Amino acid sequence: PGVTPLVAGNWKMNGTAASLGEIRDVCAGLDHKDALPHETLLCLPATLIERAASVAADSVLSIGGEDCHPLESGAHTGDISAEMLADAGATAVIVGHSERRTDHSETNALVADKAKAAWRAGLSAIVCVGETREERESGNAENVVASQLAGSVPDAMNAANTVIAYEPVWAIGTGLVPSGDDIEAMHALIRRIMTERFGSEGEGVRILYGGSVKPANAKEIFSIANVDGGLVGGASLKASDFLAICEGV
Ligand code: G2H
Repeated sequence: PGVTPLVAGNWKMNGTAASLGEIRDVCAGLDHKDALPHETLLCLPATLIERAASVAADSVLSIGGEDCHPLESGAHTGDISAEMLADAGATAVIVGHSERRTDHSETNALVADKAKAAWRAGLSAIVCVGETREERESGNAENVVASQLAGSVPDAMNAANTVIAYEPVWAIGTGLVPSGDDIEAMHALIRRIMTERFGSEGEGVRILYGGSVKPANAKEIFSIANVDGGLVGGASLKASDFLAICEGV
């Protein structure tokens, strides 16, 4: 029993055609193993998705987007819909990453609409939550994460269409990682909230940890209760690092 962990990369605004070699190397590295204990996903800039999906077509690696618009189509210059991501070969999309919440003032309600848009297009939604440094230092981390979950996860969530990613904002790209006890406490809280609201779907939903995951700390983080894999930013850009992190599952 138990859930299949997910190791997901998030390239953010990095990567060009030259980076497709890394994708090729990830596919080769994964496909030499039989029966992997985890699913593997790389979320990429929209410009790379179609080419990456074609490189990964015969491999166990899935390709995802990093954001989507809540609507299917229309007059929204520069935006990309979940349907477009699916059309390009994506099977998942990150919504509500803290960089989007900060850089684009995304609210919980908007993030929930994006999750619904993802489902409508047949994509699974990776819904990100996490507190800032000030929120943690003032003792509000739990309240912040609870209210993000309440507002960003739509009622029709299930364990197949949604993944939760806990990413403390102060740990993102900084090399700082919360203590194992703090990760365990927050993941236990998220599990409790999800189970209270969604029953067995909340029990089965994957809860990823994100924030400065690297080869040196992945195994330890993945061994924490209710940590069902990771969302990996900087260390997903190099195939060798990403594969080493996968080995930690
Ligand atoms: C957190 C994470 C991936 P990094 O944003 O989403 O990035 O691993 O670079 O801290």
